[in-house]
Amino acid sequence: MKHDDAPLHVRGAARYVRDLPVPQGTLYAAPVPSPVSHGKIKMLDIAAAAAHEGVAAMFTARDIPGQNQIGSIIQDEPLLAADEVDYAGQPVALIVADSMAAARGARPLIGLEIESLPPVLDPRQAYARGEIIGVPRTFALGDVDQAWSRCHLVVSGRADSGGQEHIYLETQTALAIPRDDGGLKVFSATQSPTLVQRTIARVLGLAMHQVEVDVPRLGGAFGGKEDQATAWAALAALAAFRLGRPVKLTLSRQEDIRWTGKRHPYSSDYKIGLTEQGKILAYEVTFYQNAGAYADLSPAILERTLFHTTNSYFIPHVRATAASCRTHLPPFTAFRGFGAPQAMFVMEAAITHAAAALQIPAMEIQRQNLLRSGDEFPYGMRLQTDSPVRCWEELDKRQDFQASRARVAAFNRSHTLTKKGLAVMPVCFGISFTTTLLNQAASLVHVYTDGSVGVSTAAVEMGQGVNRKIRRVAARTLGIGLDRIRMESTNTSRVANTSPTAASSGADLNGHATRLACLQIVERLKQAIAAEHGCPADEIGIEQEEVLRARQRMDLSWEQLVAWAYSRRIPLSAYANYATPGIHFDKSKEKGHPFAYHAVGTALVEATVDGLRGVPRIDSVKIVHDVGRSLDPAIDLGQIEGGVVQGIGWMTCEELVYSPEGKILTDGMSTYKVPDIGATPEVIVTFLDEAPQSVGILGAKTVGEPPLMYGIGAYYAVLDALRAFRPELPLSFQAPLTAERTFWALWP
Ligand code: LUZ
Ligand code: MOS
Repeated sequence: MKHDDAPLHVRGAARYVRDLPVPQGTLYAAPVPSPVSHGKIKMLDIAAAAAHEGVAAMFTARDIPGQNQIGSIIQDEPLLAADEVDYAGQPVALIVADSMAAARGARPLIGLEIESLPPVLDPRQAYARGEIIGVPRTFALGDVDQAWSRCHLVVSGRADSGGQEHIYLETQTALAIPRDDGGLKVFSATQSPTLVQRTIARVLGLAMHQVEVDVPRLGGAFGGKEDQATAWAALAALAAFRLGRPVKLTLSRQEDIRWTGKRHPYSSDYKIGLTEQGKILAYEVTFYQNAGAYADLSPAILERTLFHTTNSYFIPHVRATAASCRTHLPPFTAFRGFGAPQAMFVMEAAITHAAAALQIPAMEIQRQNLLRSGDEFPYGMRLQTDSPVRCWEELDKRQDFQASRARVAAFNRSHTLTKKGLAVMPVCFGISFTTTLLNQAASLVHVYTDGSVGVSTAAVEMGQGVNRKIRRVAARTLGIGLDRIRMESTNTSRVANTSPTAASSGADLNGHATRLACLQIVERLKQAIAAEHGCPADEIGIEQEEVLRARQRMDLSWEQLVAWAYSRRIPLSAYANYATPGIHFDKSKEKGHPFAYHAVGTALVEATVDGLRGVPRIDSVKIVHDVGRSLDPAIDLGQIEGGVVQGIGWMTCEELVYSPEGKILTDGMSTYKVPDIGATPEVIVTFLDEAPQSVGILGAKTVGEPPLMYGIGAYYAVLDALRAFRPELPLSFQAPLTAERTFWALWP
C-alpha cells in the first residue's frame, strides 16, 4: 500500500500547478509589496515600471472591475491596497511582463511613497486599544467563581506560543487562462477551489459560472492554502481578464515566507484549581490571538481554540474567553490544528504548573482527569467514546510510565552533563468543520464502458493521500479492484460549491459522497440484473469484479456487466451529496453538538538535553492512536509521523522573528529552522486495537490534524529535562523552546 502519486513524486514527475505547461503567449505577474507594516499611501507612480523592458501592463486597485475585496468570513481585506497599508508585504500593485525576471526586475522602478504609522505587533497591546476582530467569545461550564474556594491549590500564570510557517513544498501559485466567452479557467494551488472561484467572480464582477477553477494536486498546504491561495489566483485572474492573455503568478520561497500568513501566535493567561490529590476542579483561561492585519480565518480558528480549551480532560468548572486581536502583520491563517494546538499548549502549562506546586508528576494529574464517555465539554456536547482512557492505558501497558520515569530518574542521577525528560501528551480533537454548513461534500462518479471508473470530488490531494482513500471507498463499494479507479482533478465545473479540503475531513466527507454515488450505480445494476433473471435485487452482489446471485458466481464479470448495462441504456454515472448528520451549534448560547466524533490518542515523549551546549533532542515519541478501522494503514501511519514531527518543530525549533517595525527577519530556510531528518525522533505508532466503529467513512477515523498536537509533548519533555538540571528553574511557558532558550535557561 502506498501513496497514489509516490512513483511520480520520487521521480520528480508529478505535475503541480507551477509545472503545468503554459499556453503560448503566457505572461508572468509579480506583486509589488508594501515595504512598511502600517501607513498611508501618499503616491503610487507606475510610469517608470510600466516602461521597463518586457513589462506588458501594471495594475493597481483602480483597475479592479468588480469589488476590491477578498475577505472570506469578514469582508475587510482588499486585494490591492488602495489608501492604507496594514502589513509589510501587502500587495499594492501588480506588474505583468513577458518573463518572471522582467516582472520582478521592474519592481524597484515603482514610485511608492508611504507615510509610516506606528505598527502594533503585540496582541495584548492591540486588545488594550480595542483592535478586536469580531467580538470576544466565552465558553463556560459549571460555576468557576464558586469553585475556587473549594480548591486545595490554585495557581495562575501566562503561556505564549509562537507562530509557524507552513513551508509547503510548492509555494503559492496560479495560472489564469482567458476563455473565448469572456470567462476564465484558473489553475490554482488551493485547498478551496470554490472560494477561489467565488472571489475571482467578485473581484472581476463576473458570475461564478464564468470562472472555472481546477486543482490537479498541491505540493503540501497544511492550511496555508485554505484561505491564502485566493489572493494570488485573483491577481493572476485580474491580469488575464484585463489583458486577454494567460497569466501565471508564482511566489518565490522568500516572497512566500514574507508575505503570507502563518499559524497564529497566542498569548494566554490561565488559572487552575485542584484538590490535594490532583483532581482539577476549575480552569479559567483568556486567549489573546494575534490575528494579523485582516480577519482571514481568524474567527473560525479562535472558535476552535475555545472548543479545545480542556483538550482530553474533564473539568467541571470552566470559563474560557478568547479575543482575536488585530495587529500589523500578514494575516495569520489556518495551520494544521486550527487553533486547537494553542489551547492545548496552555492546558498543559497549567497542569505542569500545578504538578510542580503539588510536587507530583504531571502525568498523575493528567491521568485522573482524562475524559470518559458521557463527560460534558464546555460547549455542551458529551464525549461518545472511551478512547482517551483506553489509549492512555494501552500506552501505559506498552511503555510502563512508572518504569520509564524511574529509568529517566536513574539516568539523570548518573549523568551531570546530559539529562532526560518525559512528558505524556493526550489529544482529543473534534472532527467536523466548526462552521456547520461547511460539512458537506459531493462526488461525481463515471463508470466507462470498459469498466474503468473516474471519480471527481471536492477533495484536493495535497500529499495527504485523500485520493488513495477515496479510491478505496469506491473500489469497495463497487466491488472492483483499486486499479480500476482513477481520481480526476478537483474542478468547480464537475463538483460545485465545495468546502475547503480542511478540518481533517476531506476523506470522511468526500468518501461518504463517493460511497453514496457508487451505491446509486450498484443499485441500478442490481435492479437490472434482477429484472433480467427474475429474482429479487437483494440476491445480487458484486464482489471481486464478479456478479454473484445468492452468493453464487453468475459467470458475469464486471467488464461484461458494464458493457451489458450500457447496451441496455442503464446510466453508468452518478452524482451524490453528503452532509454530516446530527451536528449543530448555537452561537448565542455557545452550546451544541458541533462534531461528528472526536479523534483521540496519547503520546509519550522522551527528550535529552545536552547541558554544555544547551541543545535539546527529542529521542522518541510513542503513540497509541485511535484510527477506528483504518482505511489505509500506510497513509495513516505517514500522517501520524509527519504530524508529530511538524508539531515538534512548532514547539522546539521553528521561531519567527520580526523587527520592531514588523518585518519578518526569518525569511528563508537558513534562518527559519524546521526539523530535518536528523532531528526526527524515533516515532512508534500503535493503532488502538478493536477500535470502536466510528461514524467516519467505512468505520475509519480521520487522522490529518490530531497527531500534530502530540508534538506539544516535546515542549514539556524538554522542560522536564531542564528541571532535572535546575529544579529551582522558575516555570515559564514560552514556545518554541529553542536551543537558544534551553541554553539560556541552563546558563542564565
Ligand atoms: N477550517 C475551517 C478548518 O474552515 N473550519 C474548521 O473548523 C477547521 N478546522 C480545522 C482545520 N481547518
Ligand atoms: Mo486546515 S488547518 O486547512 O485543515
